This record gives sequence, C-alpha cells and structure tokens, in this order.
Amino acid sequence: MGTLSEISTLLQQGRAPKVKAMVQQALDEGIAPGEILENGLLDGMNIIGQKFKNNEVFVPEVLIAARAMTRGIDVLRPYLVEEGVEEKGCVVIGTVKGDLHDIGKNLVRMMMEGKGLKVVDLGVDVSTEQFIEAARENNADIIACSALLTTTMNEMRGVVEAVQACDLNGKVKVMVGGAPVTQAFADSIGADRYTADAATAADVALSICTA
Ligand code: B1M
Repeated sequence: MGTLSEISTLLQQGRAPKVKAMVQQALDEGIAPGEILENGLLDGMNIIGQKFKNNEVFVPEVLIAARAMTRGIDVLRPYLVEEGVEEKGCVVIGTVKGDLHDIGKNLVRMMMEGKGLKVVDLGVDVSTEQFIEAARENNADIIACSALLTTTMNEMRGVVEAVQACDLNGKVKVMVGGAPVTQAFADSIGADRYTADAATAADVALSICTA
C-alpha cells in the first residue's frame, strides 16, 4: 500500500499516533505537504464523512477519525503554511447563545476542516455579537450556527438579522442546522442555507466558498 493510502486507511480507523507517524514518514519521503493533505488525510475524512451520511459508521468513529486527522494536520501545518497551500474559504462556527450542546457542531467543524476550509470555532453559548465580530475579524465567508434546543434555535433569527443590518450583508452567508432546525424554520428566519447533517454542511460550505 502506498504511503498516502495508508494514511487514509489509518485515519478511517482512528489510529491517531500511527497517522501522525505516517504523515512524518510521507514528509521524509519527499511527498508534498499539499498532496499528503489532499490524498491522505482529506481522502480518509471524506470516506468517513460519506459512511457517516449512509449510517455505516456512527458518532464515536467520526470523532476518533477526526482526532486522528487533527494530529496529522498538526504535523503538516508548518509545512502547509510554508508551501502556501491556499485555504478554500473561512467559516465562523458556534453553538448559539444559551445552548451548550457541541457534539454535532464539532462534527460539522471537523467535516468542514476536512474539506480544506479554515474554521474558527467560537465554542458554545455564542452571542450574535460574537458571531458578527469574529466573522468581520476573520473576513469569513460563512457564519455557521448550530442549535439543539427548541428554546435556543430562535437565536439564529438574531444572527441573520444582525448580518443583514451591517456591513457583512451580501458578503457573509448564514448556515443553520441542529436537530430541531428544519428547512421551513431556516426559510422563516431568512437563513441562507439549512443542512441536516455534518457531511452535507461541509459540502454546502465548500460550494459557497468556491462559487
Ligand atoms: Co441535551 N437535550 N439538554 N444534553 N441532549 C437534547 C437535545 C434533547 C432532545 C433530549 C430530550 O429531551 N430528548 C432535549 C432538547 C429538547 C428540545 O429542545 N426540544 C435536551 C435538553 C432538554 C437538554 C437540557 C435542557 C436538559 C436539562 O438540563 N434539563 C440541557 C440544556 C443545556 C443547555 O444547552 N443549556 C441539556 C444538556 C445536555 C448535556 C450537557 C448533558 C449533553 C450535551 C453534551 C455536549 O454536547 N457536549 C446533552 C446531550 C448529549 C443531548 C442528546 C442526548 C444528544 C445530542 C447529541 O450530541 N447528538 C440530545 C438527545 C438526542 O438528540 N438524542 C439532547 C449527537 C449529535 C451528533 O447530533 O447535535 O443533532 P446533533 O448534530 C447533527 C445534526 O443535527 C447536524 O449535524 C450533526 C451530525 O450530522 N448539525 C448541523 C448540528 N449542527 C449543525 C449545524 C449545521 C448543519 C448541521 O450548519 C451550521
């Protein structure tokens, strides 16, 4: 098996220390950092994302694979900066104010990172002002809001209205999601995009950033 397909396989198995070691080995073999990212790490994460979408693997496997990806990216990061691999876009993500659920949001973040997007994760209990400020500071393409409670999903309306009312209007798209959120709700608050799962959210974010 080639080094890159081995990295992909180890990542899918969630074997973080092995992934880290193999990424270093690939660098030592002279493989370009961008190629290791695309054809090793991102390849493995894309396969996991697809399996997750098809209910072939579940949350724990995705989290473990994502952790392995993070370890691999940690080794690559300095080389990627040096090589100047272009980020495909920037997403500011968080769980809305009053809401502490972050498992789904973390999956969305990891899937988006797996697509080569820069993701600024504001964590949980994020206010409208924090979303707006971070989007402005990072020159973001997207604000992505997650909510798990019927009581907190209404916070998303405030984020949409705040974007529409400021200089980010027309520049930043608002994506929403989380278990209680529906397409009808997203339409009712004027959000730009609703997606039901993490893998689709990453696909949509990439298409927005590369449009
Ligand atoms: Co809470 N909780 N919880 N909880 N909790 C739910 C959501 C609940 C449905 C349980 C129930 O009653 N059956 C219920 C909500 C009821 C409602 O509002 N309709 C509930 C409640 C009531 C509460 C508390 C109020 C309980 C209490 O204290 N009385 C409290 C609230 C705390 C707060 O937030 N202020 C609370 C607390 C907690 C814990 C802290 C214990 C814990 C969270 C731990 C953590 O996240 N670190 C917790 C958990 C784990 C759950 C359940 C069991 C699981 C949620 C989860 O992580 N699912 C949940 C019941 C359930 O869903 N079975 C429940 C797995 C995760 C991968 O799915 O987040 O939906 P999910 O993400 C999916 C998609 O929704 C989507 O992608 C993900 C994967 O594909 N997605 C996006 C998510 N964000 C997206 C954003 C996008 C696109 C897609 O674009 C931007």
